[in-house]
Amino acid sequence: MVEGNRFVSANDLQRVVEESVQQTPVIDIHTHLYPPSFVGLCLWGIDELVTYHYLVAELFRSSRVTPAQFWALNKSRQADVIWDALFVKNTPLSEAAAGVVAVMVKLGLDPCQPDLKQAREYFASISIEEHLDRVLELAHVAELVMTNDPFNPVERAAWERNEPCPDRFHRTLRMDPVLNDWKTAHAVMTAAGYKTSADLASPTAAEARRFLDLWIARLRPVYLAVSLPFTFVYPDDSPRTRLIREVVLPTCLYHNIPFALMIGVSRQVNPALKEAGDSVGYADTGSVERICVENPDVRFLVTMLSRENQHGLCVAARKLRNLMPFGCWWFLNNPSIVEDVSAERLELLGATFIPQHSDARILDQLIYKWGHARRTVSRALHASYSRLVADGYSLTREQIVRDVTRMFSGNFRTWVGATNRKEGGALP
Ligand code: RAT
Ligand code: ZN
Repeated sequence: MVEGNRFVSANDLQRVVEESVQQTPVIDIHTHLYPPSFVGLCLWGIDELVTYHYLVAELFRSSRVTPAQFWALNKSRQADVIWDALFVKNTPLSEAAAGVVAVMVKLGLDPCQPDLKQAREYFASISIEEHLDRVLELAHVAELVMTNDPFNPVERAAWERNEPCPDRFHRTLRMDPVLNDWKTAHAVMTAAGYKTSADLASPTAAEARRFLDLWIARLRPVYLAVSLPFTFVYPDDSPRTRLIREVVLPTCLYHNIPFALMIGVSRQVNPALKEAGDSVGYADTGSVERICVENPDVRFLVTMLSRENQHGLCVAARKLRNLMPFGCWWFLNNPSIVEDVSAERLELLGATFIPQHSDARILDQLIYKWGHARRTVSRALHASYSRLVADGYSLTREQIVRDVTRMFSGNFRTWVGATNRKEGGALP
């Protein structure tokens, strides 16, 4: 009787799961967002939304405009061209286009207008500070993690100026040039006074570590991160393996900070498309297993870009407690794939993974990326719970809330919780 009220009946299950997923605040563990004080880096508003690089790639499939003609336009004209091609002359069916529609509707704008006049007037009438609060509330994002790149001169200057960074914006140290383009990393380090060399001769490793130490002190990052090509192999006899072994992993251990690997990109398949020109390739999950086995004291966050890598990554995580799979990244962030991948992860890993991150570049995108993710993850969870209940298990609402909380914030807090971060943010 008393128990009768506690347990969720099969009839109520879908509603209870949906409510729990909708109401649970999330930590968005990988975005490209910045606080308003980072002028020029903090992107928001309709022109930014419509010129998102996912939509730039789609434009050329539905318009005769060439990349050269498109890039010659200013941002507003680019947005007009994309709006006309993808939203007026075509139905916004793709996930990226449907996302713009979802954002506009949530903000009270009409996505069926022939132009962007109404939307531009709306964004011109609001301030970024109040908009930030509104978007985080609508998306139910409690805290978010930025991608901070000391190799980007604009971003480096902002940190050197000591721009204020609110607590709910966590930092990461992204170091793609260190592991993918040592020539550039070496040039930046040399310009900053570090004694590195092109051929990694001593004291390069020590000096590169000193460079990372300085940026760790400055950013107090929740993790170190790199995106890697689909050809990534570990270990091998490349400079990348040496730098991982001699610079990055010792730094993670010393500071007790996790290392995030984002594996599977095929950069600049079509350079004419600029940042929209990257693609995907199938990567080696054996390399993920080897780096985790070799470094049991380092906590790895891993996401892989190819759909075909998802099964291998789940199986690897079953074997390796220092491996946390996260997110459905970039080309995987489509409802059909997120549902499938989340279902597979639930079946192989229970609640011991992080289902999604937004990868938002434009503040407003949090609204649709999390709206859609919640809808999809909730379907996968409902399917798992239904099978459990059908087999005779008595499931409570508290258990559902506990599972969702674990996946939306708890797993991440645990992963970064042991770091030496002394101040800043609500993370432990
Ligand atoms: O999803 C994206 O926006 C990509 O362009 C990349 O930024 C990717 O997420 C990355 O972090 O490299
Ligand atoms: Zn990203």
